[in-house]
Amino acid sequence: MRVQVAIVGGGPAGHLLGQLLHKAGIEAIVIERHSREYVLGRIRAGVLEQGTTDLLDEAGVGARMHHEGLLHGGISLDFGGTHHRIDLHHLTGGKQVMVYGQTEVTRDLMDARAAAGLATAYEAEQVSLHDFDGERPRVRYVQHGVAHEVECDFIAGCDGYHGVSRASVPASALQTFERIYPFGWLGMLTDTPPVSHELVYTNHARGFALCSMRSHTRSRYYLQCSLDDKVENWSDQAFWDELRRRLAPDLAEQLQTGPSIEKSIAPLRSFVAEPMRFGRLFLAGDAAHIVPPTGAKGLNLAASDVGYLGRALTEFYAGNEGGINAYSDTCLRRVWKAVRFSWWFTSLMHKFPDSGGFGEKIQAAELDYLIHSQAASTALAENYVGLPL
Ligand code: RFL
Ligand code: PHB
Repeated sequence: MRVQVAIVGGGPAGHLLGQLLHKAGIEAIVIERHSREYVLGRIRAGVLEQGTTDLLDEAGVGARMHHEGLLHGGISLDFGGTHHRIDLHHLTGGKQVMVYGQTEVTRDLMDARAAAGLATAYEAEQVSLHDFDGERPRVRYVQHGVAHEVECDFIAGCDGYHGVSRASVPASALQTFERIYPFGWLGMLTDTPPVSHELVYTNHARGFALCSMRSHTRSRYYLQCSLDDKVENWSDQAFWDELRRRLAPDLAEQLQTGPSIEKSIAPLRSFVAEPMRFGRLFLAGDAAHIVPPTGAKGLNLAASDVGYLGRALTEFYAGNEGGINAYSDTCLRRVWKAVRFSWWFTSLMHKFPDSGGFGEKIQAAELDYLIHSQAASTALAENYVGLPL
């Protein structure tokens, strides 16, 4: 098989790139290791920046999101048992975020791809990348016991942090930067009405908690947990009890509980691999960088990467190589700002096992400054809604 672009990885980055390329008349295949159901079973991001919703519109898949998604103009920062609203809308001159789950974004993209009859290989095993340092790259894989080879002009590595794309680059050509945080997030999804109509980020002496949602009837809650914690250690009751302890008393009282639909633990890390292009291989999304989820930036960065890449490839086929040459630098400027914001917000809101009394006092002083200074609140707000593309 021959296509212009082979996209490795069928998560949100790979599928969004596939749609953007399709709109530009560029032929691509999406090669995904797992089944469609497996990919849709992973509960992850919930907050989309306007730049991301604009790209989903450009890709022609925004209709259900605009109908079912929830526009939020503020978030609550809770500490010391009280609420402090950050008015995102007012502080950013009218911007908002869209609360619409990654699962739904990916489903809309997959449905659009299937409806257009575009090539997608699910359950692709032994995926390997070849000759991307020359003009004729190839991707090989085995699907249901049959070996396939795809010849292409470019490979887009959209296969996440554990994928094969970044691992295919010679180690000497890569520089990596990493920070591991000494805790994880335990997430729980439930069919209960959200405790608050906006997201609540809580700094508590027992650890961070986040109240988020997927709809007016479905909630997503997170608790900071230790790295060696296991989902099996957390009954639904234990989760609700701990969440109640960390929330401000009035919220704790309003919390509606119910059985969990999904529970999972994610470790928190910051990671960046540079550069994001090697010859004719481009890395995008989690394949190139990871941020801790506190800033809600991972999916948004994946979307901005493939937005840049889609444009650069479109320009290439129109005879201009400027975009593909600038791809890595353009992405990384935005990536590092999101890495900085996510690191800062994580450091501000979590309990660090070894920061001691001094660290806690510094957090308290910064939170106090943040809610009383318009400049500081504005800096939080403009990063949270997303820096310009
Ligand atoms: P993904 O989603 O990991 O998709 C990669 C795909 O590649 C496939 N794959 C392979 N395919 C072929 N060959 C191989 N060898 C392959 N190896 C892997 C995988 O099966 C998968 O389908 O990466 P992508 O597309 O770059 O998307 C990134 C986002 O998933 C991620 O950044 C976000 O989920 C991060 N994130 C959040 N981001 C936000 O913008 N806002 C949020 O509110 C937000 N909340 C979160 C989050 C991530 C979380 N976890 C679990 C890490 C909350 C959590 C708890
Ligand atoms: C989510 O709803 O899953 C979510 C929301 C905000 C975050 C992280 C995750 O910062």
